[in-house]
Amino acid sequence: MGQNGSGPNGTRQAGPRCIALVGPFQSGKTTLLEAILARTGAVQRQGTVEAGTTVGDASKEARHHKMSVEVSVATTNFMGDNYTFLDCPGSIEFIHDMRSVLPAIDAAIVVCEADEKKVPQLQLILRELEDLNIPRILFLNKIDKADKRVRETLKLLQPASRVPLVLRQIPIWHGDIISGFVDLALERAFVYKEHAPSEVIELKGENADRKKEARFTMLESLADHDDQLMEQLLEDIEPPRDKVFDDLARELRERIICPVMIGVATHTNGVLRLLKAIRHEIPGVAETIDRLGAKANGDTLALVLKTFHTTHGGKLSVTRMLAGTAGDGVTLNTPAAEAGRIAAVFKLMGQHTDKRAAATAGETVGFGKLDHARTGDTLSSGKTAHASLVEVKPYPPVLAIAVQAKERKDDVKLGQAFAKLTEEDPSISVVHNADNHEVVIWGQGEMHLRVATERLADRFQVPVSTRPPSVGYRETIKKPISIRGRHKKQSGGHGQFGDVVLEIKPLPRGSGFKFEEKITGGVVPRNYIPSVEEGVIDALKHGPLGFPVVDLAVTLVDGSYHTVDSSDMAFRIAGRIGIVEGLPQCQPVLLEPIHLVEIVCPNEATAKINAILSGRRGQILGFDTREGWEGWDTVRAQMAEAEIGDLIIEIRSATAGVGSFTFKFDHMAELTGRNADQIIAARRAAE
Ligand SMILES: Nc1nc2c(ncn2[C@@H]2O[C@H](COP(=O)(O)OP(=O)(O)OP(=O)(O)O)[C@@H](O)[C@H]2O)c(=O)[nH]1
Ligand SMILES: [Mg+2]
Repeated sequence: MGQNGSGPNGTRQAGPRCIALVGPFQSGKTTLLEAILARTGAVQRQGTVEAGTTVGDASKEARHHKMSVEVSVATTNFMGDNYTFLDCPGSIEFIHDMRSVLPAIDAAIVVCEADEKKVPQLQLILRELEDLNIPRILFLNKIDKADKRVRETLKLLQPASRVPLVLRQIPIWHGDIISGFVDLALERAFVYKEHAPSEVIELKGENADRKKEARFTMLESLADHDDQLMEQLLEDIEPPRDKVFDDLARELRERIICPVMIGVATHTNGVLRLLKAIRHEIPGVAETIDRLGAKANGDTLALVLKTFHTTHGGKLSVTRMLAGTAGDGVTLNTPAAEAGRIAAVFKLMGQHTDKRAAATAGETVGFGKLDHARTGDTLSSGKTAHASLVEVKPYPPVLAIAVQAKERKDDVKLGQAFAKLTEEDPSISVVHNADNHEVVIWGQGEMHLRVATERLADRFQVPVSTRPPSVGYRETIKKPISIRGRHKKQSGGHGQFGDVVLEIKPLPRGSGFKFEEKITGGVVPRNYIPSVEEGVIDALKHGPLGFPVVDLAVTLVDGSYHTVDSSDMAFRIAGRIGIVEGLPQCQPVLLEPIHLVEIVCPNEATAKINAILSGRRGQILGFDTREGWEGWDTVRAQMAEAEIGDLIIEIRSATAGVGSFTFKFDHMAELTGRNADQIIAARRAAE
């Protein structure tokens, strides 16, 4: 398939590559991208996250929070090949952006550090890669801060990976400091130079022995999938270097091992070796097409990884070309519709874009103005569109805020801004609550929602105010009564007259509202009865406690009318008066929504989760091991909606950030006592 070039050792794939930098929060992905760009000459000076000078975190929100909040894209050239790196956010709250780009990449560099607390996050990310069959190299970063042996670190990290982590570099210690590394495949030792390629040195004494031992361990791992190598090891035959490289490359591509390299992104240490491994060992686009099960039939085929709405340039679709070419003026299709005509092709360097010529297979570029293309779309050029290759569903949202344009005049603009916001980030959803006219943004956590509101203000120029969303309280009644509602007005000529007798009685939970009539002898004429019902429904929207009233039946049993003064309006008012005066006598009571909640967490946190749930009036229904997730539990509970509001914050802090939950409405339950009094008082105060 087209792009397969053969390199010096026979396995190298030439051609453009697309690689994601992924890994736990703050592990150094953006810094590593910066180091790669500096090492390959794409930037003159290596920027830093602290100084806010990186290519990766160039957006206003990323700079402000000193963390990545979306995928950044940068293309560079290394030894004649074109590489696009996707710097993914590490925070779990922005993980959807990472998940959207994964299907299209050739391989991932998993950046992590020797930190026990980040192992659960590492596991979560590795699982995504494992499930998608994506080849991956682990880059053990911040080795300058290492306080334990790499082998110990590897033991710590191994449970996060389903395949063996194979150490292919070891550090050289100088007292307590790491001064360089040995590449076990290359059998060469290097001493780190700040912001310059490491220098080859000769390995002596203890370091040489350690190297021998570590190399043997690496070869043993490789030999698990190579009988010939196993024989050589058993017979004490030194395997040829090329064979070792070939095995490393093959086993990486077959995803049966995850090689581990080490370095210091801030000092550009270990970056050149990483680039060389990428160049020689990771697969090219041909294998990615196979992995995706795509049919390259001569047409152009591409995947949309990310969508930006830029202030000046309009919509930009970051796209991986899988096959064919695409340049200005070319029309592409999604499986559902025409995606649009490419207005321009851009090379991407963080926020910076440069116009370029048509894009070819393997490249990752920005397409301008593909108006109907969305993130995740499969684009093709043929007469019949290529079937959709991927579907990335966002995780269910866990936190919400109600938002409002700061200025009334921005209401329409806010609607458009929501459309752009959710197009850029499909893990955000916007819900209009018809009950109370609240607009609620749902997302993946506090920071996620904060960034969403910052984007509304900065990127889309609609400043908003926020507050916690209201809980869906209701009220009902406990006692039946019969009441007269009478509306009579005599003002000069035409008067108003409506008179009804209503029986109000409670219904079982979940019944909603029923209206009946038992009028005999025409005491209330037929044509006025629907108006009575309307008046009743009006009044039920706002009960005596301040909330909509549910689970009751109202029966119109009697009344009277006046031939001249009665009207629809008069009977409507009479119906409403009956309810407004009647309900307070029916022992109104507050109802709160109870949801069925399912929390997933590593099992060492299960006890903590149980305590959190109990502390929030939760009723624990039971727990089980999480299906398909070794070492994880699922806890099920019933919880009041009011207690779910910020539940995710506590769950995350109890689970090193990886616990999560889903919820589904179950039933309404009576709420009495102090809790209820407070809610009712707050409602009165707000009115
Ligand atoms: N000591 C040391 N610090 C590093 C190294 N690499 C990155 N850092 C620091 O670690 C912090 C996080 O670096 P980033 O590059 O923003 O990490 P990230 O993985 O992109 O973070 P997120 O995208 O927010 O998940 C910054 O303060 C960096 O300066 C390293 O090799 N050694
Ligand atoms: Mg980052």
